[in-house]
Amino acid sequence: MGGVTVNASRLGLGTLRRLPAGSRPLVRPGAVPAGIVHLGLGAFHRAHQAVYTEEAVAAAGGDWGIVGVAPRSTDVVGKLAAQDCLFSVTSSSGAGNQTRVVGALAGVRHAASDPAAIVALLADPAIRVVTLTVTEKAYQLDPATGLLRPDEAVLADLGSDRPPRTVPGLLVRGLLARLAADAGPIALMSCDNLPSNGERLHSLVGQALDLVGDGGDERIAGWLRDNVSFPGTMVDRIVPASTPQTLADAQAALGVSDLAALAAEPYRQWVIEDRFPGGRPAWERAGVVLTDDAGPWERLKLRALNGVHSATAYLGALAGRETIAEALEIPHLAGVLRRLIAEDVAASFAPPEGVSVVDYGEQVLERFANPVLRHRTIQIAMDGSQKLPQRVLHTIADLRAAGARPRWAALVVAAWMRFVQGRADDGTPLPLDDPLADRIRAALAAGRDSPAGVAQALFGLTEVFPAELASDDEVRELVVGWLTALDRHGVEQTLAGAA
Ligand code: CS2
Repeated sequence: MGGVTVNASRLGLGTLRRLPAGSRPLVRPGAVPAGIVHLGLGAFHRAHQAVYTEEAVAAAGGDWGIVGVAPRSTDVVGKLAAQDCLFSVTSSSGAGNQTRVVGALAGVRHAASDPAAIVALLADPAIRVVTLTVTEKAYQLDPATGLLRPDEAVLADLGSDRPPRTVPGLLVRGLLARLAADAGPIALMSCDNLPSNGERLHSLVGQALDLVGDGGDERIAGWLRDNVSFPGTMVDRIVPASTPQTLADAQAALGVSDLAALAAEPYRQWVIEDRFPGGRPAWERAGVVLTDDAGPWERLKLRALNGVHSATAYLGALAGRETIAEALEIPHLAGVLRRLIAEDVAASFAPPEGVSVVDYGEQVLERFANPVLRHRTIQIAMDGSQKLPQRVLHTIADLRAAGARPRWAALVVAAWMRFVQGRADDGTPLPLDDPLADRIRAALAAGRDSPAGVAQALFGLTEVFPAELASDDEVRELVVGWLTALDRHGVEQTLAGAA
């Protein structure tokens, strides 16, 4: 972190006193030494984990400042550095806005320009927790083996002596440096929207160690077992990408400009498996639920929130709606989403004790209808190949295992299949922003003639569709039925016909 910013009109330590009292940070950056390294400095981390951690430190103390690391983007690092790591979060709802500056970040770094500094941080005894929000695509697992499928960048990273550039590379080099420095135990906690995210991160690190040739080393394996934990978590808060309006709202509330401002819904939830061998912030003081098994919470959130989000995003984008709240106004969509939740999602898994999936789903629909958030359908639609499995296909697989028909979940698959063809119902082009975009386009080129051909071609993407699902005739028939209706009649008529 640099010195005090001397810019009278910009958020920074030098302008804190000018903020309205209710908007000031709970913790002054620089006053709390770093104990956490966070990889992935996007909007979600800053409006979720950073807010919780600041509240926990304000309530109970502890050296738990966060060093925020941006793996690639220099933009956010530059903006935060110019503001002494301060940024604001505006909680927005129909009931009004509330803006508060967050002081949780003790520093910011850009990994790509100084990877050695990140490795050194991971080997620093003061750092006892590493958290990650690096999105689904950073955890590429081979569906056949369940193991990490290293891409070329990871292989190049781990096979050379130069400083690492990928997330697995940084983690593995950092852990080996930590062992060499005898810097003590540490928890690595994935906060990405994936099932068993703790185990996945564990597997990712294990596979990466194998690739550097150290996986079989008993000393390293023993140290990892005894000193490094991988707690699973369920994270939840809707935080759309910031817009010029977000910055204007923040400026109006704060009286100074904040180029790193965020807007989020008021609701938030965090469930964490309590395994922290080097200690942790008193997150329970900020409302975090600590548990031994986050699995039921993850399934609930991925299937009843994220799956329904993706459904709304694909159907909404196809029907020409810009935001999730606007999409929810498509006649009959809310009714169809309620049936997806009640008939498919709720029947697919056992929720956490005492939780009703249908009630949870009602709350989700209310959150999606937030009129001021303007969460774009196109933003949620991106990376569909990485999101569909845990959000929708697991629901289908569990229903099939119980002999049930996944009628509504099949509609979501069909909506994705129509979305990736790149045209809305009125012919407007839709962007395909997905790490498998080339594979998807190649598959579509092979099966463009009919809905059945498109479905056949896309079911062949083994990274997305497990073999047993791709070869399930009943699922295929349902998907082709929906795809045919969407192709012929568009979203609005298809929903009207289904309701
Ligand atoms: C959304 C999530 O972008 C997406 O795919 O479904 O980011 C969602 O807003 C969060 O998971 C809410 O916690």
